[in-house]
Amino acid sequence: MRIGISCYPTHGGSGAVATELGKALADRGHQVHFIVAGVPFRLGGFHHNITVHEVETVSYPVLRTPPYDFSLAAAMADTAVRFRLDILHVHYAFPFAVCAHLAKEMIGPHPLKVVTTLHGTDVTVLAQDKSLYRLIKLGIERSDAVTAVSQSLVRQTRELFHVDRDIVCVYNFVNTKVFRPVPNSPVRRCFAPGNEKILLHISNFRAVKRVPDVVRVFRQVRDVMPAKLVLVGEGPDSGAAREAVEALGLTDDVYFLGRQDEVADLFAAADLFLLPSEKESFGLVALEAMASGVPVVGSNAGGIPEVVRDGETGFLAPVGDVDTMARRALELLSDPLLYQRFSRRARERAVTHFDQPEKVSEYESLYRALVAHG
Ligand code: GMT
Repeated sequence: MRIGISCYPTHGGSGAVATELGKALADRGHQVHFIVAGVPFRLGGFHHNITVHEVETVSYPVLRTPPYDFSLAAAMADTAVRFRLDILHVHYAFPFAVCAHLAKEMIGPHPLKVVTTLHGTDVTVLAQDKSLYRLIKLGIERSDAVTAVSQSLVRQTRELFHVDRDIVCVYNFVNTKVFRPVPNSPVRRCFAPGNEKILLHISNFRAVKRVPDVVRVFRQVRDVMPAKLVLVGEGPDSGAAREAVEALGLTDDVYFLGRQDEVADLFAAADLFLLPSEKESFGLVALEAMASGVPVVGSNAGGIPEVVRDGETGFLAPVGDVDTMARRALELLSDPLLYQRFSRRARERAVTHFDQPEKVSEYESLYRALVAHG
């Protein structure tokens, strides 16, 4: 098949999933065209069967900002016609599904089918804005197929938009060969020269991630045992995180690594992953941690409980319940037998429920059904 993919190219789970999906489809012989604002961060160089079309915007004196979304829609239409795309798979309803709808209107009769994957914040955050609500609803309603990355997100989308169309849950996936446990990881020594416990958090430091809670949980752990905290990412709450670290006197035990492209070795070096988010449609980072044999302590928000089995592959607590999260973290880190059991089950669950090949096949079957349907 000839498949177009649009996604945010910047760091984040949706871009990671869209890019890994594109790479896997290309490896299976499909022609993949990324229609994007920039080269996706996970693409990492040339790939057979993959073409990247970077959207060019126009600037014109009377326009206050370049109309990116219109340029994207035009690029989608152009690519669909020039390369006879069968499928355009967009990741996020806003703006991508809306642009895809516009692209279809532009090209008229054409067999192109639009698949929209909902990743969360288009529904849980952006749709709260009245001016965007109708646009997002339009994008969802006009897509030929809609998927969401968790059952929780399917439910929320139905409730919020009152749509009764099919929304298929296709869980996110992980490459379990790349994200894998590494016994005696050499990276450990960089962060924990005294063999301290390593707690890890990776996110875009938005308010919904509750990074200050990460720091508070860590403080309670470090009060009891030698421990280090590794923070990966950058975003609006980076300053608040640094302030919390300083205020709690943790500066010597916290590493701020900023944005990182390659995180598999960081996961493999960690003992525990912290994800106390207020909203999280899936929590790809929790899955990547589990695949690396790292249990997760976090909140039971959104789709997290569908990924992390509470009491089996990690521990979940209500949003903001820092004390319970810290108690659970200490429970795991101070009991080697319990820890081993959780670590083994975390890896097993990632491999048996969320391995890349099965999920890529689910998308492939969805595309084939749409194409066959005409
Ligand atoms: O979490 C974010 O703010 C980034 C966002 C993204 O664009 O990657 O993540 C969303 O999509 C991921 C991939 O499906 C999910 O794993 C995240 O849970 C989801 N984030 C939220 O729902 C807050």
